[in-house]
Amino acid sequence: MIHILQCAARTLDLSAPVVMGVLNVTPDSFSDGGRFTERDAALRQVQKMLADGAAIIDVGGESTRPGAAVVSAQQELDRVIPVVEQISARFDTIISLDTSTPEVMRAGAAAGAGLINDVRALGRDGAVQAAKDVGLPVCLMHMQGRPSTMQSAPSYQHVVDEVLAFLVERIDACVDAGIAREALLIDPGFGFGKTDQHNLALLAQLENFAALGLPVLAGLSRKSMIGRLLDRPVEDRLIGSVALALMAIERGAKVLRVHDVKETMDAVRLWQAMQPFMERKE
Ligand code: 7PM
Repeated sequence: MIHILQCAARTLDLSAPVVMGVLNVTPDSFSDGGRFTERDAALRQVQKMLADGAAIIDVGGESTRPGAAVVSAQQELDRVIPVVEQISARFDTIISLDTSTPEVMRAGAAAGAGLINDVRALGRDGAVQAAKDVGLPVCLMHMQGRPSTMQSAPSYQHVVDEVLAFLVERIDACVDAGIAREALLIDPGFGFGKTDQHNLALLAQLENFAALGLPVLAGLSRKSMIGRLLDRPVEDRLIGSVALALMAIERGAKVLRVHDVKETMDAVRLWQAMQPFMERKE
């Protein structure tokens, strides 16, 4: 399978796995009222993630954490657009816009974003049209429920089949609206309305997602399933995160969304070094 995505002016080659670094931005670090040191810290974090080998920087303005408050479109614009502008002006990288909001997709694309990462799989009114209009690749993620309540009682008959069926339906909706199938990525959405058992089943069966023929993104970094399975607080989930990331690329994931770029890249590079000696090649 050849996956080359055109992300605005840049090309993303997914013939080998790549790392997407998560940018932590405090809500006002880029606004006019934000402290210079906060903005500076965020830009230094971008610089470090790029030096460590990240191919993509993921920027989000709406917290999707369980129980998170809803953010207005204007608040999201105020938070995200200055960040995208700054990164775009200073660094040669692909900026992923973590948003479900059509206005943010349009403004973010104009500000220099190269990819849309939507945890609602373009489910909001006008989102499919906005994504089509801006012409950027889109990552479609599965979520059961809404961020505020999704972890209260996740329930599936057959989690893998249901998540696959959802993603197929969203792929079809995008293609029907005129978005090229080749511009789509898919993501089972680890932690988004899933128990640990659901997450483990999805990871174990990740090859079924890769079999759809679209690049698979896996976001496992520091997630609470690692905390529960290993009894580790969030600041002690690095080894667990890298272990799960490696299991994901072994099962065909092409983009790893992570907080710890350097350590994940070490695992990716060792996996890559081994590939010429594998019987079955990617
Ligand atoms: C609980 C759930 C806590 C999610 C924290 C998070 C993903 C994402 C996020 C993902 C894609 C976090 C997240 N996770 N986008 N955004 N895939 N495509 O760890 O798994 O930051 S938010």
